[in-house]
Amino acid sequence: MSQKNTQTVCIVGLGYVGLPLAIRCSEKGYKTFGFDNNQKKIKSIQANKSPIKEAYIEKNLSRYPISATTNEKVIATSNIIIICVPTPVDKNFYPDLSPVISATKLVAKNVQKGSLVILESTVNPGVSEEIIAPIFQKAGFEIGKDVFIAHCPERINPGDSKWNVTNIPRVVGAFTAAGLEKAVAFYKSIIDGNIRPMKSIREAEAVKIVENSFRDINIAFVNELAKSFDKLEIDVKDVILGAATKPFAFMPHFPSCGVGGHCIPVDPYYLIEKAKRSGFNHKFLRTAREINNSMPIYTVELLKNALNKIGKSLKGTSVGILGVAYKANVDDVRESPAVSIIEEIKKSEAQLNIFDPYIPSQSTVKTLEELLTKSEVLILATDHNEFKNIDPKDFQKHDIKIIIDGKNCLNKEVLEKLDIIYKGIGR
Ligand code: SAJ
Repeated sequence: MSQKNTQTVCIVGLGYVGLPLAIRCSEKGYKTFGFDNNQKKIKSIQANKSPIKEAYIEKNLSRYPISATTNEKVIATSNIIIICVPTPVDKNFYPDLSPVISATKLVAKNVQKGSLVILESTVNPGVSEEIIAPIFQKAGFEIGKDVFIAHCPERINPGDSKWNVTNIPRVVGAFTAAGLEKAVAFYKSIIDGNIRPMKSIREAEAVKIVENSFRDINIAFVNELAKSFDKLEIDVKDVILGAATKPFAFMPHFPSCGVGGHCIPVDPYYLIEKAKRSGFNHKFLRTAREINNSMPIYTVELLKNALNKIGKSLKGTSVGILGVAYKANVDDVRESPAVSIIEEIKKSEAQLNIFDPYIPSQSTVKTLEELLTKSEVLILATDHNEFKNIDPKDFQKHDIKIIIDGKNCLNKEVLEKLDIIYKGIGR
């Protein structure tokens, strides 16, 4: 057990970011409250049952207890309050800061003078100055004197067995030197990794947006290559793996049926919209978003073209969808390309069978066997391990005619030898 940290921490928002953070604070000796307005989630945590399928949480929730509650008064008994609520976009891809605003108002209503308030939610540069600070000032706090405000963007990578809340390096920015010092000291007390102080809170906000926009544009690059190389009959995955043999200045990304999740397809819009309000148009970021958003439809087009080649159409065909989650081995469907693929197929009067072992609620069949039995053609939309390990002969046994491999994770050559029409994304 680490040295006793005498301060009390309250995490506001117990999702995939807040819950591991709360557990880590408890592990490091802080008295830790976890506040969430979702009663069901709180009851599950109180019963030591993780509401999220996540290795670190499931392993440590009962080992390092936290006081989970829907009672906002616990904020008043805490010295360090960390806001970890979602920052989604609406259906027009416009940033939705309402969860951050309501959480900040709740904290400003209850927080005691002298406390440190940290925002971990991903926001665009300017949010702390233009939205967070005025809420505390309106509540009568002088920032840097009565309350200290900092930003430390979350970097949780769901499903990652190596990097988690205990060891991912962090960056921290604050309004004042005192606030920065307090926040850096706190993160150094819980994380076995580098904590980098930033020049200001604005640079700290920009870091996360830049990290995830970097990933989005690189995925868009290989998605565009996939469409181009498909016409040149070049296997884009082989090319990327070839380029990746260069030991410097190349970072492999891989094309797929789309970019999902609560980070990559969302965060660039926060910068695009903020910059637009400041008079700059992020053409490149927008184009990357357009390319990535086009991939689900492109994937369905691949299936339509393959069916046409054998004189069939989507109408009346029994289509099996393997996977609904936005990425492998997680149970999260936020912004999942599979959802867009399913919506698109529904327009064509095909018979739809859906199976995701992590998301039974959105599956139309209970087992993989049932899906293969009921389907004539397949789209693999999520590269869960269970799907990657399917014996190719199983597809043949169930007379699957076409497989569209939305994550390029199946063996093209083996499937084609079994007379199955295989189409990947750029291969
Ligand atoms: N994807 C591709 N091609 C790729 C990589 C990903 O199509 O080469 C797709 C995935 O299938 C998924 C989406 O993009 O649909 C996002 O995948 P992701 O691996 O980026 O997973 P996320 O959304 O969980 O991203 C998190 C992010 N972490 C934080 O925001 C704190 C991101 O910064 C990490 O880079 C990423 O994990 C990671 O590296 O795994």
